[in-house]
Amino acid sequence: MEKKFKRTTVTSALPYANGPVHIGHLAGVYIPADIYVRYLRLKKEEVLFIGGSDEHGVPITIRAKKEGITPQDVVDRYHTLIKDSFKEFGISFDVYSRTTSKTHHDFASSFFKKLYEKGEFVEQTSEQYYDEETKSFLADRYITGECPHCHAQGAYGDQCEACGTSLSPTDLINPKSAVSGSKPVMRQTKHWYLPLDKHEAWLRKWILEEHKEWRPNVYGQCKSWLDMGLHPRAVSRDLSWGIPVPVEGAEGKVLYVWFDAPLGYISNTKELLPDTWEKWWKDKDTRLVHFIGKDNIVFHCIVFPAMLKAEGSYILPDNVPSNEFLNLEGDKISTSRNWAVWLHEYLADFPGKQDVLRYVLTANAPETKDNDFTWKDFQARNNNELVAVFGNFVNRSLVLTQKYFAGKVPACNELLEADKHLLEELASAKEKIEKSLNLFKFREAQKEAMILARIGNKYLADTEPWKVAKTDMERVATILNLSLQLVANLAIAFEPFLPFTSEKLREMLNMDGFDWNNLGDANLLVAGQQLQKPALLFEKIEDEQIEAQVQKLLDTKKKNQEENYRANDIRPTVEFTDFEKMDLRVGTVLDCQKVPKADKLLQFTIEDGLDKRTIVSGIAKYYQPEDLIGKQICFMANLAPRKLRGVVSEGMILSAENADGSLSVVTVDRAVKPGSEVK
Ligand code: B3M
Ligand code: ZN
Repeated sequence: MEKKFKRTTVTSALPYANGPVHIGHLAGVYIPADIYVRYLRLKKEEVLFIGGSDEHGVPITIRAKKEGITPQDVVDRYHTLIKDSFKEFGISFDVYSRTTSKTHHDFASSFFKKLYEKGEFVEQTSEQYYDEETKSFLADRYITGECPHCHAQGAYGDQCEACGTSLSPTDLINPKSAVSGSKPVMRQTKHWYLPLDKHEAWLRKWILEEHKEWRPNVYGQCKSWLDMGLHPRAVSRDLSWGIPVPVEGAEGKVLYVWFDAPLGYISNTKELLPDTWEKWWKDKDTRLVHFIGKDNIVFHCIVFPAMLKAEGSYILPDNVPSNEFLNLEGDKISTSRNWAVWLHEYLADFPGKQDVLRYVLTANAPETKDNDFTWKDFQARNNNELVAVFGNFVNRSLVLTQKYFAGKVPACNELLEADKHLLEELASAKEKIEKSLNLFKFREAQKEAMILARIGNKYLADTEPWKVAKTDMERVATILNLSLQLVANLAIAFEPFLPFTSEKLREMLNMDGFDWNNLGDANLLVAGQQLQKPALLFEKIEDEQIEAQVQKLLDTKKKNQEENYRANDIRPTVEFTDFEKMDLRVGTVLDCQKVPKADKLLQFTIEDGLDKRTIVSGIAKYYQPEDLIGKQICFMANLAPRKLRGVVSEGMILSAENADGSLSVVTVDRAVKPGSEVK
């Protein structure tokens, strides 16, 4: 049975204030949350939308150290930038505060204290790396060393970025402190743990039995965590940046960032509503909804609820709509590699086009799986959907009204079949859009709203008022009256998705305001009502603009490759006996051909001094096969044979990789007898 709630508290993940926000943030969390909140507001429901910056945590201290400034400087800079970006994109928070605020520090501190006093934590002492030079414990990210898996240098204590394996600091070979460069030592340290194992039973029941309606990705992740069994989780850290642990004997320790950050939702509410905040967090009639990205699921579905339950007086989330990731042109968005479309840069390049990005990101929202943003798709959706369908319909309706009725809404006369059909479609749209919105299916909801615009466009094409105008102005009046009613409906239906566009429409139509409950009504505009002069809602985006954006990304890619190239460390020393194991030889290329259906591979026939052998090499992108015939190349002769695309490759051709990733085959300076050893 679905429960009826009186009000909804909507939170959206607090972004780390250690960099600007990009399209991945918008698509994953903030646009869906904003659509949902705007929808509820339009329905005149009681709703509160909470946001803010997450200003603690190690990434912020690392950034500060890199730039030689304080963590406070870092968060001050990015909090403002992030807040402005959200505002520009119409993300309609009721409050956007920060976790360095006094309200938050006090609140998080007293929350910890309450749990501590209730005996909800366990204290445990463990061994952790300590830097004797700086006299501080080292966070996982502050320890670097050799990866035990791929042997790359510079792997972090929590992850090797070269091979992607997650690590713990003790896995690293030759660990070093990233702060001082010294060799860290093990030292005992005491921390407070939230015993998640004690919460496992009710969490299982609450999520797995009572919230089967959660999105499959969310439910599935929770289930696999629960099935693995929950363990106590440390909620304090040995760091100086953060909220001090408010108990005796905890000097030099702060609350773990994932303990304090979600409490920021509550303290930000408290900051906005010092007297009435509790009803948004403690009243059983309040529905709590967290919008987050998939990497935050466990914290919002397991850890935070356990904290709230341990405190005892809070409600738990009713739903946690979490998105998957948005990729950019086929690659994972990455702040450190600058592989992103930054919101402030987008606005500089496409001023006034916030709604275009909102539209495209919702149309492609990674709701059920990771999705890809491409500039070509951005252009196509703008030109073929927003301009050609939505904008075109609205513009034709308004321009024709100017032309034939001096900009006044004409009267609706007798209805014909086409009109009745239009009204039926309009009447049924509300239910369809609502159904999708209620299920957090925003792509589908926006698509349904767009269908209304398509219907309008088709209606004008079918009824051709510009032709009818030669014979029957009464009929034209009806067609335009209905078209304008549809435009007014579009203004309402699109408000959650494209708020700037809806606002423009509202002004052009001289509407007072919007009420979602009026959606489907064909009498929103009164006959005789004067309209404003129409202005274009969307404009075509030209190829050159898109090419410039693609070029910008290509430049980034090139720069990254060059940096990687320089950063490519020499591998650890090997003994001569190891080198000797490789049998490197010179061979003459007798034949070379493309491997069918494998665009990277070339198949070589090599004269190796004794016989002919086949070698497959991934250099097809850089050579025409015929250019290599007759050349003397170097190859590894004793590599175990491998099958590549059905062809057995007996060895490996040596090539040098250039900074841009292109390959150049290694040849000999003077001709030698095939089979000559390379040493
Ligand atoms: N700052 C992680 C993130 O941005 C974190 C979210 C906190 S939500 C309470 O992915
Ligand atoms: Zn590795």
